[in-house]
Amino acid sequence: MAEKKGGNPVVGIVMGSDSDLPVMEEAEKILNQFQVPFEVTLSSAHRSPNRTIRYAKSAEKRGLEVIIVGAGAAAHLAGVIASETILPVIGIPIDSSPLKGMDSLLSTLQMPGGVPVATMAIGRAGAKNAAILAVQILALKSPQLKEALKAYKKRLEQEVEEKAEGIQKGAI
Ligand code: RP5
Repeated sequence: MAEKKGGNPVVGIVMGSDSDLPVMEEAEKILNQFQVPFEVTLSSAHRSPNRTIRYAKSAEKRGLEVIIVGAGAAAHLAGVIASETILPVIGIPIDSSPLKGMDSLLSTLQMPGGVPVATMAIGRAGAKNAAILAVQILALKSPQLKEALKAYKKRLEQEVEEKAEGIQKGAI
């Protein structure tokens, strides 16, 4: 039902349309970087409700531990998936409609009490952060991922130091 990348998937990436792929690839890059096996598929809350429910219902049994969901417009996809699984669901609002993602931000974020969706920023930054949050969740029981996250944080800091130095020297 989904394309598998890097062994038995522990993270599922679901998006509402293939037009969401360029945004969701940011999540894939991070999971690849941390060597976290994942699967990718398309499903829509509105166009393929049965496929969406099947995916969500089978996710835990198939070994997934976190689900990352990106969708645009009236983005109910993350919420529908969250309603059918006990796994943590991370939602990414995608800026694909004329409302530039404000519509999907609200429909992803404003879940009724009892069914949480951890909602990220709109677009690419959100997709990247969704994958980092997924790695952080998995790291709770993986010393290896904890170390990798610490190294990642250090790299972020180093990059800022290097750029600041570049500006100081007039190289940037
Ligand atoms: C949503 O509608 C998708 O997640 C996508 O962001 C948006 C537009 O989909 P397409 O018309 O490009 O397939 O369901």
